[in-house]
Amino acid sequence: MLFKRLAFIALFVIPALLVAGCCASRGQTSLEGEAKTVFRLASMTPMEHTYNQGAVRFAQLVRERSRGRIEIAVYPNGELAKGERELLEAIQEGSIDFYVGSTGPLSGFSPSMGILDLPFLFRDYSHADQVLDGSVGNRLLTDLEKANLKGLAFWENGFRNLTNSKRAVKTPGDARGLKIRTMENKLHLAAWKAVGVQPIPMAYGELYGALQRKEIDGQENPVAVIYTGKFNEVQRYLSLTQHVYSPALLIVSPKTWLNLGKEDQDMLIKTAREVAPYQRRLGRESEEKQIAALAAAGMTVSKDIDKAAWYRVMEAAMGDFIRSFGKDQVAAIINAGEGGAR
Ligand code: EAX
Repeated sequence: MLFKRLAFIALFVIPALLVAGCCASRGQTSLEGEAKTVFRLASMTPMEHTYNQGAVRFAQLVRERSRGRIEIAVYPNGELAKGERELLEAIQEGSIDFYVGSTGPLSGFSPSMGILDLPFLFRDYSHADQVLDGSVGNRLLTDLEKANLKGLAFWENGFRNLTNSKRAVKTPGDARGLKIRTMENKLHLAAWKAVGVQPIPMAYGELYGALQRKEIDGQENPVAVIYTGKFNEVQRYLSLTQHVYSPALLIVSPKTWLNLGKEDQDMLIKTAREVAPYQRRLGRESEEKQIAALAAAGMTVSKDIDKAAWYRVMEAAMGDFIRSFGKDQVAAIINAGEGGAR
């Protein structure tokens, strides 16, 4: 009798529990009948922005390469959190699987990443590509793992530019006294303080509303963010300062990562890196058109910016940061690629 009961449990109850367990986490089946896992990828920017265009391409390739086993659902526009710091915390916990966003908030998690935020560090896009796709980028990704975040590939946010609602800004002096939202990043705060503005760190999801209610005068972001975020509706002046090159990262939660087999992990890294040039190109190729569209929509665009003057002012506040990153590390970035020192 006892044997019969045990046999019943072994034959029917245990498999039923296993199946239930399997389907609670996986839910659906792929085209080929295998269990399908749906991951959530989140960003702060609208669907039209390059992050999500890159994410859609990434999801499509991953679906094909996993033969439908791995589905990635894209949640744009801060649907899952009010800012990038909050998204990264969710990634650490494992409640969101993938993040595409700026490296700006990452120095709060992994201090070495902050080196990329130094003003006027990168000469141009090809300089950024060489550094991020080379040994410096790899070292920063290894450090990031210690912060419980797994970076798959450097994508791109872009060169950041100042916008405001008060006046045309060409020189650092023109910006004095303005209330400017910055990312939640100590280095950015120090650089803007040196300019003489009132820097206000704020989550990206709160930015448009704060500008609309005129609680702050301005903000700074790459053209693609300004354009897709429709900041022209709440900002009159765009200054092409290009003061900081802002990389982006595609990051996966370690919890998600450790549940994947080696083959899927390799495929995800390879695919993330393959999409990088496509995602970067989208922003680079649309920049001029979007500046023209912003001007047509009523923004006054200041193009003739004396970057050396901005560099001098911001650089004066960078001493402690440069020492903490290591002067040699900063020099290695400056000297990377053709052209050598700035
Ligand atoms: O990642 O917070 C920011 O200003 C970022 O540049 C933006 O969300 C895109």
